[in-house]
Amino acid sequence: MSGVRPDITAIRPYGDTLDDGRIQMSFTLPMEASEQAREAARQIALGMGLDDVTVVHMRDLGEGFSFHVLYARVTVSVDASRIVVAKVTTPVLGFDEVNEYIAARYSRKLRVVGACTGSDAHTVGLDAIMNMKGYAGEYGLERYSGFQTWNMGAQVPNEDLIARAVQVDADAILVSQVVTQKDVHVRNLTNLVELLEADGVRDRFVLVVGGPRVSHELALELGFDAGFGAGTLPPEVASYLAQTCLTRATAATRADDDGGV
Ligand code: B12
Repeated sequence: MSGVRPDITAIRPYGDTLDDGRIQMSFTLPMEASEQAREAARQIALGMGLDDVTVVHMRDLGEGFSFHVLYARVTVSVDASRIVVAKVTTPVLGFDEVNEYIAARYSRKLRVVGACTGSDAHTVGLDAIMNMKGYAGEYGLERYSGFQTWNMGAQVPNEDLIARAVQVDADAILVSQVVTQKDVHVRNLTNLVELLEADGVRDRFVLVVGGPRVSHELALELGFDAGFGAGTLPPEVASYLAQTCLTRATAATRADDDGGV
């Protein structure tokens, strides 16, 4: 591959040689492992428009289920040069820079309340961002001198999260959603925004959601200010909050000067 520049206006996956379109995929069928199940898996892949389909691995998953790994060839390509992706654009600062940024512009710490909401009990992601120890060698928000944090933990009802944010006069609310089965995260996140709006407090907070299946685009769609996905590092969130809370505060002061709320 070295020295070969792929044409990003017609990009496609590759396995052995550039542009060969080779992919690997896997899925589960609600049928016990059998030659019939193997053929069903192959036909599903053909139905997806794939070529050269081979089921290279089939494993029984217990009563009535089988797991399949397939190799196949993709025939389509996309023009990646025309793709525009919504993403957080605030510059990422280092740990000290964030603290200096906040100290230079605010007379207090920024207050951040976080929770895994609804039925979600996956706290590891939120802890990675908020807890002292942090994640991947980067300290979490708790360790920054510029933030005061409340990590409410798992399975927090949206109503309780809002009540705490109002009580401590938070600058930002952080929500973690890891379980996405049957779009439960979409319903839960939508409910949070609706409750904030019904209480007339949506604009008081910078509202952030994170999780492995969360994108900035989805977050904006659901009425959040930002979304952070898999592999997010604490300084990315700290930098975003420092810079965005300031914009929010400046706008609010201006509204006050104009006789607004
Ligand atoms: C550990 C784990 C558990 C633990 C959770 C323990 C705990 N205290 O967190 C336990 C055993 C309790 C558990 C239970 C369940 N789990 Co589970 N679990 C996992 C597992 C193996 C790892 C998750 C993890 O910790 N990742 C590491 C962290 C660091 O990554 P992360 O969450 O992506 O977080 C990063 C980013 O997403 C982002 N981020 C996350 N949150 C936030 C928030 C903010 C504000 C920001 C800015 C960023 C941010 O930053 C983080 C750092 O980069 C995953 C599979 C996997 N390998 O991912 C399944 C997984 C998440 N679990 C799953 C399921 C289905 C369940 C159960 C429903 C299983 C069951 N039938 O009982 C239950 C549900 C319990 C519940 N009520 O929520 C599914 C979810 C499928 C889906 N998409 O809906 C997964 C994907 C497994 C699978 N392949 O099926 N689970």
